[in-house]
Amino acid sequence: ATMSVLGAPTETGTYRRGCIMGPAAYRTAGLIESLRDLGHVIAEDRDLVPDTVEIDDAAHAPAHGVGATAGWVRAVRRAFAQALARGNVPVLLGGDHSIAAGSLAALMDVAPGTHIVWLDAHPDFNTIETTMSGNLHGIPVAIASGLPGADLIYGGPITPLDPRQITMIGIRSVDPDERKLLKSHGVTVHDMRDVDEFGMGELIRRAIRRAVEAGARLHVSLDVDFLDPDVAPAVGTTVPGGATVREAHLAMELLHESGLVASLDLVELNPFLDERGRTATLMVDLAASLFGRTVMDRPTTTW
Ligand code: DIR
Ligand code: MN
Ligand code: MN
Ligand code: MN
Repeated sequence: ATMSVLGAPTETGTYRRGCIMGPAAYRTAGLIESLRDLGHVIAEDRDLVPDTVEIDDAAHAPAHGVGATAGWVRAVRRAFAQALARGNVPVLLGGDHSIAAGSLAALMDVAPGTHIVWLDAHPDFNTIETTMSGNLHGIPVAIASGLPGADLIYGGPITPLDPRQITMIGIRSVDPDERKLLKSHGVTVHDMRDVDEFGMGELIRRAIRRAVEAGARLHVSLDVDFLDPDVAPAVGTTVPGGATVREAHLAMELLHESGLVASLDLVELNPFLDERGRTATLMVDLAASLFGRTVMDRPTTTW
């Protein structure tokens, strides 16, 4: 495919510094070379610059960094939408997960039927009103769905994501109000209990079958904390009991075999917390699996 690699070195959606180094770490770990080795064409590879947005942050406490985050979200939305409109596969390099508010809105701008595979320890389904931490990396899915905070962050109306387009896998940390919102909006949430009981392969196959039935393409949003902290320590919000290396690769390989993956977010990498680049390298290897790397050739799959 022809790809647009878009760096969004932001950390305004967190309290912990370091995600700003994410895009540089992915490139250092060989992301671009890995994608080229698979035969992909990198049409652009650049870091974005945030818009300047004036918002009175204090009015939205405990939420913090609202104006700065909105500036990033709007810049990401525009660049991501432009890449999609050109027929490229956007690969967004975070930065914290707040920027997914930009990629999700861009998808609804250009390819509104797209289904979302959200791989994360957290559902990121808080609103600007329910957030207890104030960290805006906890809100992107909700605001892309038009929940409170959407107008503020986007600075105008959006085509909201229908939460029924979303499948979340790997979830193991949910806030009380977030849990209610997920239920009332009909989001498909597979927690780690589901992964243990049914297996990663089966859950991914279900998500793919849903997309096939809907005639939809897939966007994958991969948060580092989807992975177990033992194998991926470089994230500010580690939660024990995450996906193994093999589960994550299985997910990526199956998603690739679906032929439906049209875009990707790689988010929440905090290289300041990494051990000799091992988390960055694992994330790059997972991206490679998502875009076609296999150990052996496999027979064509049917869903
Ligand atoms: C929590 C944690 N639900 C929050 N979310 C995290 O801050 O809203 N997301 N860590 O990655
Ligand atoms: Mn997240
Ligand atoms: Mn997370
Ligand atoms: Mn997060």
